[in-house]
Amino acid sequence: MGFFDKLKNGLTKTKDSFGGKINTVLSNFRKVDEELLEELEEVLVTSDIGIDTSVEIIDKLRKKIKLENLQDEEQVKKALKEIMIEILDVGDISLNMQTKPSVILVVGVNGVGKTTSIGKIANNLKNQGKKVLLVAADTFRAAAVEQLEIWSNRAGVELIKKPEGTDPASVTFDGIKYAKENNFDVIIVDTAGRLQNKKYLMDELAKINRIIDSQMPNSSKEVLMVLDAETGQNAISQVKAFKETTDITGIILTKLDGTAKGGVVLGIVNDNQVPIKYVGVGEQIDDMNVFNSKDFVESIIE
Ligand SMILES: Nc1nc2c(ncn2[C@@H]2O[C@H](COP(=O)(O)OP(=O)(O)O)[C@@H](O)[C@H]2O)c(=O)[nH]1
Ligand SMILES: [Mg+2]
Repeated sequence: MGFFDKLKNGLTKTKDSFGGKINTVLSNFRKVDEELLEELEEVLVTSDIGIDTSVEIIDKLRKKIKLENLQDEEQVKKALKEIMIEILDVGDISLNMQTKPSVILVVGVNGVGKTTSIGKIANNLKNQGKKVLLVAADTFRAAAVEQLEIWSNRAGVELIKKPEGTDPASVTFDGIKYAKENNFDVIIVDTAGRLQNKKYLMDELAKINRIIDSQMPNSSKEVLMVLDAETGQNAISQVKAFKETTDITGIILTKLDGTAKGGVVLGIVNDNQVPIKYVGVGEQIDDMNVFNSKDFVESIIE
């Protein structure tokens, strides 16, 4: 199965609930009026999109209907899709990797899929001919390091690790040094995500960031925040928490396989104006791809 089919399959539940309701409203359609807009707005608000974004989408739709003098169901549906695509396109989704080495710091709460996504991205970059180094800066549990090691073997890339409990910033320091000495193209840093101990976690991330900025001051740097689509609206508050300490340059959205909450994608992007760069649709190494707003919208509204 190709990636688009996997994405489409994964989003079947979202399409059935959200897209299905949109289609029902549109099929009961008599004329384009305020009542129709209100019904559409209700569908958006009761999905996982979030109130502000829902209201914004309907305002844009109202303007577009007037401006383009839209008259029928298909035209309104097409306009709605165009607005959603426009909302999702907030910036460059390609990874900034101009320098050698460049660095990708991966952050997010426990269990969202950081380590898995790193394995998939490492594999992807390696297949593009890049020399990739993984840095195991989630040193809180030995199992976390072992898990990243398994992924490094799967992807066929090198790993820098230290004993459990080592300062994550010091592992990062070692990784950067090794990457510079050995001509790596990109370093990907895995981190811990214990939001229960928020102050500690944020201090730890700030320290890792300081090491990166001091050791690689002129290098390309991405900070990718990983979010689990299944957490719905909660994902939006996770971004807010991490944004306090870290400039997030992109989002990796995981577990789009089988979720009914796919609509959250719109809220996440619109609230934060940060682009989604990758999406995950499964646990296998090739279950990740770059985000494509048009494919996404076509998958949730038929
Ligand atoms: N179905 C599905 N599971 C995923 C996806 N990404 C990660 N997982 C699973 O989510 C769980 C937590 O992943 P992990 O990478 O350990 O999360 P971390 O704590 O953020 O590093 C694991 O069981 C992964 O296999 C995805 O896109 N789809
Ligand atoms: Mg992990």
